[in-house]
Amino acid sequence: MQTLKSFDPDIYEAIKGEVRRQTETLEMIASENFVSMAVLEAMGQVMTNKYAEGYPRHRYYGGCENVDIAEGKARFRAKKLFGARHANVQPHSGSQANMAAYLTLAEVGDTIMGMHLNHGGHLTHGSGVNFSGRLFKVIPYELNPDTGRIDYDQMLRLAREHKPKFIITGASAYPRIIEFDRVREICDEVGCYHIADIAHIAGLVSVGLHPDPLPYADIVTSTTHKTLRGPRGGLILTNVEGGEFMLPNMPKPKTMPEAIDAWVFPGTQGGPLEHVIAAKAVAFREALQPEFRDYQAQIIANAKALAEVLLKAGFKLVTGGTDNHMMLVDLAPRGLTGKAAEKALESAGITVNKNMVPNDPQRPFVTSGIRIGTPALTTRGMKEDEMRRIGRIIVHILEDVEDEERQKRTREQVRELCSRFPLYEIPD
Ligand code: DSN
Repeated sequence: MQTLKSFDPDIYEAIKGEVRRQTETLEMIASENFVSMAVLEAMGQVMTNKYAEGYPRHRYYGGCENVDIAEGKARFRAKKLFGARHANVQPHSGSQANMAAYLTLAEVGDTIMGMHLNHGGHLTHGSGVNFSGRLFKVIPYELNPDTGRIDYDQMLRLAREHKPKFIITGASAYPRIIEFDRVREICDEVGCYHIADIAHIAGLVSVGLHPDPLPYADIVTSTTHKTLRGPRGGLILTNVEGGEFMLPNMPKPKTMPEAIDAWVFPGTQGGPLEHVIAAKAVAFREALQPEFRDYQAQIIANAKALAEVLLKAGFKLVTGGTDNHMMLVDLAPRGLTGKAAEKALESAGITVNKNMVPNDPQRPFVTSGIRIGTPALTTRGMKEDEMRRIGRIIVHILEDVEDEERQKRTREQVRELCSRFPLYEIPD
């Protein structure tokens, strides 16, 4: 990065600081991960210069022969990885993927159902401050207050009563298996579509360590940068080949794959980010290697090992444990807020995020919980022993969030632990 260093030292130093932060602290935000050097190289290259509106071999610009190769490979590999008949790799993000999926299946003003944000859903699943809540009439479904698990009976009752156009499943903070088959039954009973947003669990799904949504959902959306460990971006998949979808200003009906593509471009996006698409192709190739299954299995084993330490120390976990890559710690019984816990852990070199727990009395900026995930540390090569040690460190810090000396001493231990699991080289 010598050119950047001499031209723009401020940005160079910020990037260097971020490399140092990622390398020397314990990254436990459940939605984050560390990409490989191959993915980083594919992202930082000249395809960022190229306009390529349209799709491979059907572009509105000349000179697309190389980006066509990258996008073609990305589509082919995404389909192979998930066993899907159609893949669109152009969404710039998970939110964009959801927007295109929603507009494929519903009209503005229609009723839709998604998991309540405060119960672990995502902003785009119907929050009032998001396009989803502003363009559609949203009926949120919730978690069962006794079990902390999705209340499928309530989902069915609400769906019968409100007749939504679709139900979206998937979550940002849900530590258990999502029963896509059960949601399909509900959708079939009331005659609506099912969108599965697998952003958090895409890596687990891709290797069969979480039930596959494709047989049960009309459209599957995802991000590519969480458990899937690719560049920041979105993805849409479907196995539905037929259908008749009318699009504005288009005289003839389209099939499901055609409608999805048309709602991504030109419906909601312009030029695709071909450098990111090239990096998605590389990440999908990595995910198709046999080792990727071992990685995903280790993510889950690590989450279980960490959860066990927290439970033994008397912490309350929403649902009492985890089946996937993350856990939600309810700190209310300890008289702690998520905000205070996040801050204390950050001072000790452990990055997590405050998170609402079911029926949380606190505001979203304070919360009663924290969300902890294992994908990023598993990428570094950490296993159950390290998770148990980190669990003990978390307990120690949360026992007294005011003790700054304790946090400072722990930060040194964290730095030493990180140095045994090298990540990126820190630039000069
Ligand atoms: N905001 C992301 C998360 O942290 O789960 C989801 O997009």
